[in-house]
Amino acid sequence: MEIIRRCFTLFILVIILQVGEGKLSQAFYNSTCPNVESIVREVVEEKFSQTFVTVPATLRLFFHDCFVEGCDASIMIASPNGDAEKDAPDNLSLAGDGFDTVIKAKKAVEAQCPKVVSCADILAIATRDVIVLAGGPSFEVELGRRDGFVSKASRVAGQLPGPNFNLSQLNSMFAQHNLTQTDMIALSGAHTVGFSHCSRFANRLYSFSPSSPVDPDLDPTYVKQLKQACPQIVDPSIAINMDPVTPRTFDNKYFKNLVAKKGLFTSDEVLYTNRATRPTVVRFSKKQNVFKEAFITAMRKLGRVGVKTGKHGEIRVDCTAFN
Ligand code: HEM
Ligand SMILES: *[C@@H]1O[C@H](CO)[C@@H](O)[C@H](O)[C@H]1NC(C)=O
Ligand SMILES: *[C@@H]1O[C@H](CO)[C@@H](O)[C@H](O)[C@H]1NC(C)=O
Ligand SMILES: *[C@@H]1O[C@H](CO)[C@@H](O)[C@H](O)[C@H]1NC(C)=O
Ligand SMILES: CC(=O)N[C@H]1CO[C@H](CO)[C@@H](O)[C@@H]1O
Repeated sequence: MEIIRRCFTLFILVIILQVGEGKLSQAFYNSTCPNVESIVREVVEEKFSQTFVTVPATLRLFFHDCFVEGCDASIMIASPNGDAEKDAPDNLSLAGDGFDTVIKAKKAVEAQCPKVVSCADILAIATRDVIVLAGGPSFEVELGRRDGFVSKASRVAGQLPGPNFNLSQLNSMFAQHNLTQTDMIALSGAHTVGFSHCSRFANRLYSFSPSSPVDPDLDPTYVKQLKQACPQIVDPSIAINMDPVTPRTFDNKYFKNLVAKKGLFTSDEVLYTNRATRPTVVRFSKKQNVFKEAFITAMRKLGRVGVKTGKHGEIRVDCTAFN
């Protein structure tokens, strides 16, 4: 009898530890909102059928959310004063379709499971779904994140990598979030989809260095194409595909492009030009499956960054406002 009681106590303790503190789990909503993943998927598919931008917009939104305050949907908060996380200069180019996806998915989830599922988890599920819709790998998403209480433009500075970052800057920023160099390289593969505005790389075409206006680490044919798309008098609204070969497919072409000196940002091309990261880039460029496995591993780690669980944070009713 005593044994049974002790086992039971231990069992309850384990449950409390799992649900109450710290850990994310795939089964987090199994009893409270068992259909959450299919509800989100349906909304994401609908949005995707309207515009492909849903894919890169949602993926980048997740990355920026996780790197600032952790994956807690702090990026979703709207501020009447324009001083929330999403209003920071680094976020100004986030496409509205990512926000729209999360808001619509949340609405659909609330209709079936009110006040149960966090916006942070909805963004995580939607991100996996857009990757799959673009032909990328599927993976189980860990759940149980809660939504954060802090969303400030002033706290974004220095938290996101810039397109002119060198390898040590990239590594140290990712390491702050427990992401390894290999994780960083794999996650950069997200640039296999989506767009960039000309201003983010124009320096590589027109004003690289006193001795060479064009970055010598760029393929000359690619330079011509880029100059055509992005004339020196830059129209700030022009955005071009980051993967010039298969811009709408989540594949390892990004890494093949780097090998061909067609990495759009300095922070992309450096992964190939630097001898420390080149072998990994070459491996990912040759083996699609190796890249996809590494990407899954890194995405799951990205999804754990700074998460609030248990009693921390809240379940927002409206993703764009604190309760
Ligand atoms: C490694 C360091 C990284 C740097 C320096 C970087 C920088 C940038 C820049 C400058 C843009 C163009 C924004 C614009 O002009 O509109 C961009 C776009 C994008 N980034 Fe990154 N990024 C990095 C890592 C990542 C990661 C880890 C992800 C996701 C896992 C990601 C996903 C995206 C996506 C999907 C877009 C396209 C957005 C769109 O089309 O709306 N990036 N990135
Ligand atoms: C949660 O639900 C999924 C899907 O129905 C199932 O595959 C999984 O085994 C369940 N996990 C737990 C711990 O109940
Ligand atoms: C990378 O950039 C930082 C900041 O500009 C600089 O201090 C550092 O020396 C650079 N590292 C390399 C290896 O170029
Ligand atoms: C990184 O991992 C260590 C040990 O696994 C953990 O203590 C720490 O909280 C993690 N940091 C972040 C930013 O997730
Ligand atoms: C001002 C603002 O909201 N910043 C940009 C960053 O995030 C949102 C998402 O659209 C964009 O609408 C904004 O243009």
